[in-house]
Amino acid sequence: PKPSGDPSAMQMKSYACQRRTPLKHHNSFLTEALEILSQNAEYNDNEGRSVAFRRAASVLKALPCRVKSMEDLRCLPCLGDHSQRVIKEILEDGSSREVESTRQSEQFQAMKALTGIFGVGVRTADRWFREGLRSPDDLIRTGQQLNRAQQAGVQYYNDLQKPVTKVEADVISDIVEKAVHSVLPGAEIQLMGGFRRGKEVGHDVDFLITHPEEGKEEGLMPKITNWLEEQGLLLYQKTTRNSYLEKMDGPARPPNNMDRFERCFSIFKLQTSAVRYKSNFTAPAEDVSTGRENEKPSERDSEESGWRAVRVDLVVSPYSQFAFATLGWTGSKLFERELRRWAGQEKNMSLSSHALYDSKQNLYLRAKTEEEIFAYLGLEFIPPSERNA
Ligand code: DGT
Ligand code: MG
Repeated sequence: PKPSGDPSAMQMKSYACQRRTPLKHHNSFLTEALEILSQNAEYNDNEGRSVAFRRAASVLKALPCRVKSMEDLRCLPCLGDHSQRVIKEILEDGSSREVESTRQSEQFQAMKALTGIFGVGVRTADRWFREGLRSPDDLIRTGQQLNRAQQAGVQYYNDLQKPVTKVEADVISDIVEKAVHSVLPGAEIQLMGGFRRGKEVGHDVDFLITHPEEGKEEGLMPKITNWLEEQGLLLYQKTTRNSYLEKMDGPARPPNNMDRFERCFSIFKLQTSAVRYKSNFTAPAEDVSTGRENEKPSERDSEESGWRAVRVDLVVSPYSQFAFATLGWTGSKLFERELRRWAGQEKNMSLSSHALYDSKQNLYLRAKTEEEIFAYLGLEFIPPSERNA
């Protein structure tokens, strides 16, 4: 028997949704490298390769201690030859040449800068890169045609690059709650995404909204955005019907009420005074500092203007789908992906943020809680704080 501190001693399950993955782990020196390669594969439109590196990184996040030698990896799943080569080099030399040259490459840096603009995906960024453009400034300089989202993305680029803190997310929660309750008393609001998993910073703030009386949530989103707009709290918003299911969930046929699922991509105008005020009451002094003090001043200094731009996603779900929506919007993205893969490959079921369909029984499985969904899937319940796959 191996000593318990040995990573190879534990039985590592191969799907991320079968494992507990905490936020803080022992192998960032390896996972960050693998995630650079994953990101790069994504920039090159190679999804399979991107997911393979991400799965490898995720396995290392679930280990109870730091990897010291290749021997530690002997019994681990999801580590392909390429990932192993990279890990070996880092263990032996302290860094991987492939990772470092990728990180430094003009293409990687430009793609990172361009896809970092709100409203810009890999396809668009790649086209711009091949036209010689490298940064948001290049887009402005050359007078590129931008849609409304991209215009906002460029306009608020500096603010949106800064991580959103938990205190900022809490201030926005208060605002969203006030907006929602003003237009629909009794509605329920839940903070989703990374913040629900316990992250201290995020790239945006995600909310899920519902009402216990099914049907009351219909037409809610425009009322919320109108209220916010009247208060001058929105810099940008676009509400869309949720098209996620058609795009990503394959054979699951939506139940009839599916088309009520709405999503609003927005940019909030957040008063920095409100954040300062809240942090005085809720966080110890060191948490108030966001590390921005040493940064180059951005073009539009939020300290001076008194506000900053923050990306906020709002989703409205009918009550009957709330458990599925909660599970689907908590993430991480890899955890979600693995849940769906598990459902399909191991259980002959189809999982989405709306429903769970059992292809053997030919029926939709109802659930009121996340726990019930894990149970249907034959999985041990993993709490949000351990879904950081
Ligand atoms: P962040 O914001 O970068 O700190 O990290 P997350 O985990 O909050 O990531 P985010 O905000 O992109 O997405 C939140 C979760 O919602 C994510 O973990 C998976 C899920 N999600 C994202 N986009 C979609 C979508 O279009 N449809 C559905 N159903 N879920 C989505
Ligand atoms: Mg998020």
